[in-house]
Amino acid sequence: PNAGGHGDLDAIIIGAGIAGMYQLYRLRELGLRVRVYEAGTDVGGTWYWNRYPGARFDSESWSYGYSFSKELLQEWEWPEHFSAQPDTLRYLNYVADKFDLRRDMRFGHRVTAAHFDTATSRWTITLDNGEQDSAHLLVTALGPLSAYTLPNIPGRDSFQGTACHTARWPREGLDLKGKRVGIIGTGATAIQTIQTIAKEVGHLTVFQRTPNWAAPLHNRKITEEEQKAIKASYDEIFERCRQTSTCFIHNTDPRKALEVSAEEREEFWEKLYAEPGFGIWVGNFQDVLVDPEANALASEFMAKKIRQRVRDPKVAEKLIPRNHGFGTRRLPLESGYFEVYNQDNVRLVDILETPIERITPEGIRTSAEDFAFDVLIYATGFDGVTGPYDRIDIRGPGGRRLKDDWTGTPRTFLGMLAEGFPNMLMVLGPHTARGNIPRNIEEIVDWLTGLIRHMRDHGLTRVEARPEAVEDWGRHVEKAASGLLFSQVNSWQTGVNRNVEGRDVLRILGYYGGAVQYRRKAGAVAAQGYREFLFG
Ligand code: NA7
Repeated sequence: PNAGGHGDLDAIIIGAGIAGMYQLYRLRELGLRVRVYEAGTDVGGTWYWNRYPGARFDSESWSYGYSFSKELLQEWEWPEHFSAQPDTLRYLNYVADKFDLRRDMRFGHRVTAAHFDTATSRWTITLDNGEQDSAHLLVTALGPLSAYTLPNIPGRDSFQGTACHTARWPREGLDLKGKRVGIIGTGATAIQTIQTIAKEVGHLTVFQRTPNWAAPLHNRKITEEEQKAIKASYDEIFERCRQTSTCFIHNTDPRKALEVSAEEREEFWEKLYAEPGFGIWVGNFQDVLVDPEANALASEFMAKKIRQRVRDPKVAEKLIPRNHGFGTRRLPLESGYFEVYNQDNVRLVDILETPIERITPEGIRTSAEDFAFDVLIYATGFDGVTGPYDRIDIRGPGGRRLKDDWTGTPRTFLGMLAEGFPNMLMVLGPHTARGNIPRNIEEIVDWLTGLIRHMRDHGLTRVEARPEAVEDWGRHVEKAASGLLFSQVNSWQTGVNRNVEGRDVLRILGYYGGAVQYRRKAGAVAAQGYREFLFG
């Protein structure tokens, strides 16, 4: 059976998040026949699924929205400097309405398989209801953080209360008022959840395996004057994002922490700590994420802040990371997170000290005691970057399985094409620059659109990266990651998720040469006529 029934498609896009929505817009401009398949019941991707209390940007709202339409930029008003999930979802719905995107979207369909047919150079996808559809091009806009993972703790299904992963928070919300709540995890998601629900719940128990460094977000409402100023300066804002290696407005400080005096260092860090956003992470001294000595000093500064903010010194020490330095994992931003542990109704349980033995019908049993809960929240994260690909049975020519190819480190060209998988174009696959995600997305989508335009103009129906180009890119990706403290630490960014079999080994899943260099490299490939590709 054919799901669409509208004749030959040029392209199928999987995912109606920020990436899929924009790719559809661009391919329509080329006059292509496109269909988008989305598992959710509406647009929004990450912002559709992650409805947990306190979900919001850590990027400045006005640097995060789409930049492609000046009209849209002038029409839309972000209420806060760091937008909350409901407003972000409202924004994405506004975009979908404005550009009439839903017309080519099929919702409530999870793509379970995608197979390439060599004879016709077409991809056939299969949906969870068994229906199929096919097109020449397959664009995977799956999101790097869409495959959520539950903790692999014995007895997980025996819990009698309400259990919920943060990425599957119910639309209608969960009533936590006065309830006994347990939460597993202390990543960026958990931190936002914990600081938001702590005041409302009866009692909150936080099960922490690895503490994380976190810095203040300093969110506030956007005033009317600010709104005007923002609208008048979008060109400069996006130009600034283009000049930084992470596409945030914050740029690395050219100084080294070890070159300046202790007073100067302290003063700079105090200033960054008092400023909104990721400045303290990606606008820090240039050696902080590279040089272990500089990193240790920055970590000490952050530890001091935790000790100042948490009343009980024993709890404060537990909240200070010991096994990874400041900024070597994605830095969560917080609003009163550490002070939560000064509340009488909140308790921190260090599960390295007293490991969780099992989930029981009543709650959680650690090696030391039994806990009873009404609600159990899993803020246990995602099988990052490759997880969403692993969940789809993707097969190239000769039945070659992407999942097998990607058991180790993926082999890609520019992170946009996987070696051996013709006509499959990835938006934010492994080995692309990642930072302020919509900025990365727009650049990749524009680049892919250029490639597709080239194929259309030359009557080409098959594209694949040359093996030597893949080889070169792989070496470059590896070189860019070497020496970074970041790439030596377990996290979703390095592809480690101990809840997923086989995913306990560090991999390089990003391009760490920075967005500027990434853009230059990708730009040169296009400018020189796509010589790194084999076309058919
Ligand atoms: P993260 O950052 O991967 O955090 C997941 C958390 O859950 C982390 O603290 C984990 O501890 C913990 N976890 C996972 N599995 C278990 C088990 N089995 N037992 C105990 N604790 C566990 O995901 P987030 O959703 O917070 O953030 C993802 C991204 O979303 C973030 O980077 C932003 O870009 C937005 P661990 O550290 O593995 O010891």
